[in-house]
Amino acid sequence: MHGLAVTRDPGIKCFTLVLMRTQVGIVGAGPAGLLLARLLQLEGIESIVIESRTRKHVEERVRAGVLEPGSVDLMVQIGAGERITKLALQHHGIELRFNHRGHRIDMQELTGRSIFIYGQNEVVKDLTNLRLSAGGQICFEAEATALEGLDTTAPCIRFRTHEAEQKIVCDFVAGCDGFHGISRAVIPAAMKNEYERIYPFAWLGILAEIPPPCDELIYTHHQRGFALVSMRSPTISRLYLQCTPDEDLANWPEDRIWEELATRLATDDGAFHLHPGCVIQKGITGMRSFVAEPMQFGNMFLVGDAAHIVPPTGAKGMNLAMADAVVLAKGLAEYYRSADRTLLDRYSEVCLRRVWRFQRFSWWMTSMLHSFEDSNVFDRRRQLAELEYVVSSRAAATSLAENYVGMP
Ligand code: RFL
Ligand code: PHB
Repeated sequence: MHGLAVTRDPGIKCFTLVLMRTQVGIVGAGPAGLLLARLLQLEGIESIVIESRTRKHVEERVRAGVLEPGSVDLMVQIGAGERITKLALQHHGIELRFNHRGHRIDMQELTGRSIFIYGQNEVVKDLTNLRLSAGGQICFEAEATALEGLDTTAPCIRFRTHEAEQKIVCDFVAGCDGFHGISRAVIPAAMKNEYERIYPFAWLGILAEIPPPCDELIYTHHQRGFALVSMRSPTISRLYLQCTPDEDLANWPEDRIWEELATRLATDDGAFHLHPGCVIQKGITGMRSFVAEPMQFGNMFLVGDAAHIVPPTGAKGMNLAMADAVVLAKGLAEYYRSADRTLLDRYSEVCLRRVWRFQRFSWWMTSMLHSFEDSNVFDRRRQLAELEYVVSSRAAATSLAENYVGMP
């Protein structure tokens, strides 16, 4: 970072513009922004990360839980592997449960790979600590308010902190500001295409202080709606229930949540038991599939949820965000090494191939496992036939497994 100029008159509540200069200005300190910053740092490229929320907020926000093996390998390669290699839970399979019976998909046997359970907030903590300890900068409570000159060689990010209106002039802007950020919105409508599907349901998720009631994740199809059992550690479970998109959390006292989970997850043999415990957090997540194309406008690149959203059923969102960051970092590194823009200009095309592959997978998992209000008896029988096929055909199970564990 160069040329930090702060002028502030302590007597008056008026602050002048602070101007900063860096190579890559990164908006958003989620997994995409933080990983990109680290990858750039390893290439000797300067960046500044600005994040609208507090450090505590981003480090405590409960979101993703499943990491592909490739994402874990990446964390290790960039020097952020110390905690993840100790604390992540390695799972060789998942269970699909329907008609009150469980069926295991053995991912390790089918693909030679397995997945890891590690909270997104832990990934964010690891990347934040790494960046700050390496002397990198993250401006928390700094909200980007405008992105200017994106089609020039000196784009700039205007942002606001408690103290000042500030501006970062850079060579490139990375819009890592999630689905509701400003980056995608500043691209003129004529310069982008957006593809979207909104699902007629949401997930009610709880984080509970109970040991996981099973060794592996359980994805359950039930006529009353989908349910998912996941976990964060040997003492913390994460559970989800399909609910209506406009559901009011107030209608879901804890007793009702536990009862509904027990009903949907019950097995014929009576072997599955769920013991209610203290609920630490609960929330409702809407479900959508969304892609914006291209993921580039001039010298701004959209990374992660800023460009695409998948319903969480396939556990892909954070993994896709990390994959985008890797592609962008490679393109920027090549540009700074040799002034060659070839990789950079192919960023969108390269990312979108993976994005659409996992859009399809996430849509498919979602359609197979949820119950749809407008479905008729034919639709329901077809859905069960699909589940039966996946658990009885090695080819079908392998297709699920290879998508679930992800691409290297
Ligand atoms: P993020 O994490 O939303 O980070 C964007 C950051 O940008 C900040 N921001 C701004 N900062 C400055 N100025 C502005 N104007 C700004 N506007 C926004 C925000 O505060 C935020 O910190 O996006 P990123 O980095 O692209 O990461 C994407 C992931 O967060 C997301 O895809 C996953 O959480 C999706 N997801 C899952 N992904 C997986 O890979 N595996 C899973 O198991 C999984 N489970 C899930 C999920 C998402 C869920 N919810 C809550 C949507 C389960 C759930 C329930
Ligand atoms: C989670 O643990 O939060 C989780 C697990 C699997 C999913 C989505 C979320 O598909």
